[in-house]
Amino acid sequence: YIKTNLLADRSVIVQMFEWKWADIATECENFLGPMKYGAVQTSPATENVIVRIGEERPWYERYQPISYKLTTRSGDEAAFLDMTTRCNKVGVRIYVDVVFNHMTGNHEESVGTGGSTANTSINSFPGVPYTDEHFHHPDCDMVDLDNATEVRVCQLSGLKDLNQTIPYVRQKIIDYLNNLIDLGAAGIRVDAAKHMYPDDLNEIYKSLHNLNTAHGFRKNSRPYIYQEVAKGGVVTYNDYKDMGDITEFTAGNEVSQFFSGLKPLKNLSSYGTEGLDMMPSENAVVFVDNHDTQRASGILSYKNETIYKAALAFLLANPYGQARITSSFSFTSFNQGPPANADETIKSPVIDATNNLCTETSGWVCEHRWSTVYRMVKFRNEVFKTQIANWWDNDSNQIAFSLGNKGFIAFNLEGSVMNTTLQTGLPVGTYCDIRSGEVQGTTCSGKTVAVSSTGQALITLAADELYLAIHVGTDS
Ligand code: LM2
Ligand code: CA
Repeated sequence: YIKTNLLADRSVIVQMFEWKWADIATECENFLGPMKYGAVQTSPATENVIVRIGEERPWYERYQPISYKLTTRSGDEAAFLDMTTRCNKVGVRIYVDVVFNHMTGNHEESVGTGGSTANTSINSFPGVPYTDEHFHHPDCDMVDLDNATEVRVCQLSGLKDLNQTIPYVRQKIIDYLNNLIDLGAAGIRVDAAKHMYPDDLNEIYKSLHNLNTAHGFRKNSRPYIYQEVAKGGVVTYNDYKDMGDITEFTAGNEVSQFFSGLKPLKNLSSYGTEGLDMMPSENAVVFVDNHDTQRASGILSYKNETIYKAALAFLLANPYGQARITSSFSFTSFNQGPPANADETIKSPVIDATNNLCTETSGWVCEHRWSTVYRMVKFRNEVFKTQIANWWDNDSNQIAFSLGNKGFIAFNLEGSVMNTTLQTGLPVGTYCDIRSGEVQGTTCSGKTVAVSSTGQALITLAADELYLAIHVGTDS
């Protein structure tokens, strides 16, 4: 199968959780394209059932499709096409979160964001249409992860479980995915892949169209497929790895633990290996947090800003896996949906012209606009396809490594000053640390690192400076 179809000078996917298509289009042009982000992972594009909990429209209603019509609070089909057109024009791919393991859960009254209705008590979804015969029977709750059949045919969180072995169901799914591809999407994030049979998925993937050449894709380009396969139980990534990439949840778990101080940083030398139960790099999509894990415990997110930034720096500097970052809205409870107006339409982010960040009052966090984040994206693009060299640690909470002869990064979570001469692997020069600043014209707005003709440099980090990163292109 085909791996990512990002442009050659790009390497990072950003999940623009709950963003509207029109806002993503604008962000592609104003920021993501110029900053060389590789792709956007959108929220699900298919019509979902409207869920109301009091005044709240929980974010998770989008994981309950009611039809394959492309009308959601993010926009309609025309807005989707406008987004793919404008993002593709500036080299940013659109990967769509696709939900076809299930339809909705049980609802007394089911009305969708595009006006479709359903009668969930008899599994009737006229918007597709699906009827009772298209679902798995008998109804059962997916509980036992050690029972592979149960994982595939029972209901995940009470969601009506589609039977993808039925050709009619498969064809409906294929048509829906091909519609996205024809509209200019370049890939899919397969929701709940673990809960579908690999053979059924394979049949579906084989029937997907090539990417639309009218959007600038080369003839015969294939969609990039990455599959959500959570850890736990007898069903593992192994069953799925030959058909597409896989989310590697252990990356975010481990990185979060290390940067929370639960394990000494020196042990990060085994990050990305079987020692930490991580799949081969070529299969893995890695992230510190996603929309699910940032609502769970133990995972770092924007809520832990300083250590989260250091954790992201590690994830993005380390060559392991296909990197993805998450751009969030701020939330205080699990259910809370995206920032919305009184009429329940989703609010657009507001950019503060003085610092280029999203305003706090807009409700959007916009991690992708944080300087430490976009600079590390640039770092990853720059060092792409190099390997780790010159690993160093102080046997405790200071580590450093270089990426070929293109980049170097050092972390200090010791809680005290770091002051050590290390081999950076870089050509001689004075480099600009991209945590504390960036090159502006001919000067560095942050601290500088002097690399000698033998590649050595004195690396100094204060107790509260968690890392330092330099790469070719920041030298003078
Ligand atoms: C995923 N990946 O495989 C998504 O990343 C995850 O966000 C989805 O769950 C899940 N699979 C199913 O697509 C979310 C959310 C659940 C929520 C479902 C459906 O984490 O809590 O379930 O979406 O909206 C909700 C309620 C649950 C209820 C269910 C059905 O929380 O209590 O179960 O709806 O009404 C009776
Ligand atoms: Ca299933």
